[in-house]
Amino acid sequence: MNKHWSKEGVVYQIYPRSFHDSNHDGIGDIQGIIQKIPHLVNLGISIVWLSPVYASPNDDNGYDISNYYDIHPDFGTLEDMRQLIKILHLHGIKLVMDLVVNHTSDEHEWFQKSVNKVPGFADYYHWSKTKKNWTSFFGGSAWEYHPVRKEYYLHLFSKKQPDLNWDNPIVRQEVKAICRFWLDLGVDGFRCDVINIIAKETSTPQGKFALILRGKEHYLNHPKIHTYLQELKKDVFSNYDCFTVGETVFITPQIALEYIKESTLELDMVFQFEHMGADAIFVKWFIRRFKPMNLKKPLSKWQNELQSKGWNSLYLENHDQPRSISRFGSLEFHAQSAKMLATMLYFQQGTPYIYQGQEIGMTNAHFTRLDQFRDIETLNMFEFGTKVLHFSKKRMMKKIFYASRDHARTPMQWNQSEHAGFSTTTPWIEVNENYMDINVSKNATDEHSILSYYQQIIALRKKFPVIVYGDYQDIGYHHPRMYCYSRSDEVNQLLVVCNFSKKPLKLPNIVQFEGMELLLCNESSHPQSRLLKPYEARVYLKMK
Ligand code: TEU
Ligand code: CA
Repeated sequence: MNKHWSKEGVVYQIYPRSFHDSNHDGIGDIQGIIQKIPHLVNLGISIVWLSPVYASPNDDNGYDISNYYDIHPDFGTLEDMRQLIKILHLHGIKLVMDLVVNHTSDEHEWFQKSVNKVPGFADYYHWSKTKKNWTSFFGGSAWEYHPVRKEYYLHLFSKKQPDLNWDNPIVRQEVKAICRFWLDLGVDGFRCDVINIIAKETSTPQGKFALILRGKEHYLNHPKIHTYLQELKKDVFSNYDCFTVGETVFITPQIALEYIKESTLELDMVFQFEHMGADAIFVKWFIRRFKPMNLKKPLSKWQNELQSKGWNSLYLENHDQPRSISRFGSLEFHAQSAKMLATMLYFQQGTPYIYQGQEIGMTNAHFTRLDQFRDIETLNMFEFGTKVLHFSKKRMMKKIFYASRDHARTPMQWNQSEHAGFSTTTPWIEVNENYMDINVSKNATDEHSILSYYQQIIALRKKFPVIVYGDYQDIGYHHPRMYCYSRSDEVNQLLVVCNFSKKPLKLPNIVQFEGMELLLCNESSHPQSRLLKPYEARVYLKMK
């Protein structure tokens, strides 16, 4: 595998609305991030991925952009962005921005001009004289009638997020110009929103029958996409020392490799979703009881199938996913399970991604009513579920309590002061009621805290290249509640073993750590003991 800083670094994702509010309006902002850079430095991360801060009417919290060259006043100004980049760079931290170019906001001037068929703009979006039966990611039809143009436009997300027409070379030039603008300003790469659905065949009349995402055969990994991404790479990315991570929905390792194989690297890595199905069937709204095997299977599949061909991104959380402790860990064994999950994931091969608050073990929100939720996907799904699918309100609320994206979007818990130190005023979304127990200050003064444990993992990763580049091998794969694997390079052999349950675990004989040194453990166990406590995780190392 070629070496690169994006493989060696650890990424920290910031959801700016919920990170830190510097000017007391209840909304996180860029100056707020700047004030908290010491926290990032202390943690040891090397790359920040910033969710969208561009101008936006906020139908989907910034994932609906109305001007790619400006910052939303809630977040600050371009000058604040320059300052953020500069200070991060002074600390050796790179900055990756979110690139949302599958769609724009309907309030973007391109869309306004396209609606009015202003010469040159008529084909910026997908228009159709007839309504097709495709359904959107947020529920309901994906084609919306526009009374001015008297045609239907495609929106795979909300009605206020019309899809750009990538077949149009001028649209592709616009995207390149946007990328160059930010790269020239100093950013170090992009997280490319839903990048594997940008190419579409819209002349096809209807989608094949499916309850969810009808029509997806006309846009998921459409063959045209490789031409578009190769063009972007050649004309823009290859001229900068930057990296790209593509958010790719419904993707398998084999298809992912078409994007990330080392010979072409249309994208440097992708976010896959298969392990997010560990507690759901096909889409997150069809919840199933979590079983460790259903997390291990996809994770280990991606490790094995990308091995020496492509690079993984390692994540359990982001701004779209409920908190990992609430899904895959245990509130009862809060700290142990948080540390076990981090051990299980971040010693695999790939670039680690930490979502804000994960490093202190933040959990799902306490919300009990629909009006506490803010997310458009959540609210639309409630409508769709109750009105179109005729599910009961109770049934839909149960789904929302489990799977809403708002669980990840409650304000960052900094300390025990009012509003958790996020803001001095009522935040745009309620603070999780457990902030007195779970916050950065409390973690910072405890050498056994989740935060300290994350610091240790990051420090170890910097010290031992085997953690970054070593080969991966499963051990005792079929064990239902143990996750064990080894990593090895020419110099070192690493062994990771996790008890994925509330019950003690007696290690099977296949797990051997004689002659190895215990590097890290989330319990005070004897290094030679063969009994793992609930959610215990250990990492051993041996020189070859
Ligand atoms: O998410 C894409 C996506 O697939 C989501 O709709 C995902 O399926 C869902 O959130 C899971 O609950 C990206 C962004 O990460 C998300 O925040 C945006 O809403 C979406 O694209 C549209 O830009
Ligand atoms: Ca603010």
